[in-house]
Amino acid sequence: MHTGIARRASLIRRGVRYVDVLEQKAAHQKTARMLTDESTYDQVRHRQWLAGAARGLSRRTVLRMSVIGGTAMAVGTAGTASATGPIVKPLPPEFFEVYGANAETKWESLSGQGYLTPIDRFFVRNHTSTPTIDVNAWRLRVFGSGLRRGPAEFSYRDLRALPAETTTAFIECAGNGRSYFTSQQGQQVSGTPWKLGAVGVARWRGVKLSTVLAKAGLSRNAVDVLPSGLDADFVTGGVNLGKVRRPLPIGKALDDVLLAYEMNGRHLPLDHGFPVRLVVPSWIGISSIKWLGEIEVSETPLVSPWNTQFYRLVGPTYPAEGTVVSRQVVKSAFELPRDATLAAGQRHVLRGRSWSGNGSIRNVDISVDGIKWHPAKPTSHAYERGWLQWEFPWRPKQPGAYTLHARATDWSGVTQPVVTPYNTQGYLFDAIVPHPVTVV
Ligand SMILES: Nc1nc2c(c(=O)[nH]1)N[C@H]1C(S)=C(S)[C@@H](COP(=O)(O)O)O[C@H]1N2
Ligand SMILES: [Mo]
Repeated sequence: MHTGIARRASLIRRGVRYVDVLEQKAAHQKTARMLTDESTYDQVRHRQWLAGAARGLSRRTVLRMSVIGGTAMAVGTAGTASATGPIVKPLPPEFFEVYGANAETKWESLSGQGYLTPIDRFFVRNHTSTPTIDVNAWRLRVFGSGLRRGPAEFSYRDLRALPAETTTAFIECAGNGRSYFTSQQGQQVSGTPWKLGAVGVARWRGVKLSTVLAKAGLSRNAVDVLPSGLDADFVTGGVNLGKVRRPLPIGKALDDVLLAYEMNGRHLPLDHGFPVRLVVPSWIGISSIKWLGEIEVSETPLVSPWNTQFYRLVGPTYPAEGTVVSRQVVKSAFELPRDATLAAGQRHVLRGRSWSGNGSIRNVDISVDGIKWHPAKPTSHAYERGWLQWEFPWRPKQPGAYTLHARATDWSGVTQPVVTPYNTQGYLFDAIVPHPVTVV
């Protein structure tokens, strides 16, 4: 594994500046003195930053501001992540369950929140560590046989000057729900044992990938694009697999893919890919490459370990070479802790959200006994690339143990099954997840 020093050295070698711990500490103390209301502060800073970026701030100022952006919310929060840890933002236990460099959202922390997942509780999935990138030195390089001319380069300011688009979309790890292969189906799988919190919906603003590819001189013969990240090389089992990267067919690339520089109205947070990430709606999270550095465009098919070794369905019901994974499946979750306690004889409103990679959710059914199903009431718009919020009133008469079930159906007609066919790496768990509660 990487030591701090080795990681820093490798980042510096690649021209990615890892912010000095001392500078970060000083900024943090200054923030603590200046800060009265964290979110107002961050919004104000964000506006200043955007205005500043347009004018061309000094490298140092921009760096300091991105440091402030990353640590502002740490003030007054217990047990925050170290800025030199794999994840920069605070990971308070009310919001997150942490697994090394990855952290999933606790579903109960979305209770009372609006449609979007707030940045302070949006899950993080890092193959290595969040890098800090100098936005003024940053360039996106687009190159390859699928262009009519030589490589093209785009600065952050170039991208900002292109027509902007906004899209509301979930990003979800392909392994979300993986732990239920084991706890519900008794099967052993490899990978982070996510519950259902490796998903979040945000409002992304940026430039369409199709716009950037057109500017770069996309050829009619292009078949694949291969975006790669600027984070450290991914080393696993003693093998260096290089930059995190995964090919995308040109059809999807030209459809609804965004090069996002804003998330929920703020500049993209460090952990979510600052300064620019890909957002590939409805597809598995690995497609949405963070800290985007380059995009190869090719007239011949491209591969990487992320579509040959990982993110393939391998198991008894799949062909020997496995099936490549692209779209997400249908899922539902309650905004309740597992084993929540509810009072008998009282009216409760059970709330939750359902989503699908096939498009919007058509309907959601709830069962409190696993036998009879009742429709849940939708309480939000069913965005095609987002989720549906719903609620279900429930008055349990008798104390005891109950198991809640939510089952969604999307507009393509797919309904959550009772069992998900096994695959060795535990991807695409779509089965209904029974949710135990106690009525007292
Ligand atoms: N450069 C880079 N991009 C990346 C990753 C990464 O480790 N490095 N992780 C991927 C995976 S597996 C997922 S699920 C999503 C997670 O996005 P988030 O951390 O913003 O929630 O980012 C994807 N993009
Ligand atoms: Mo992922």
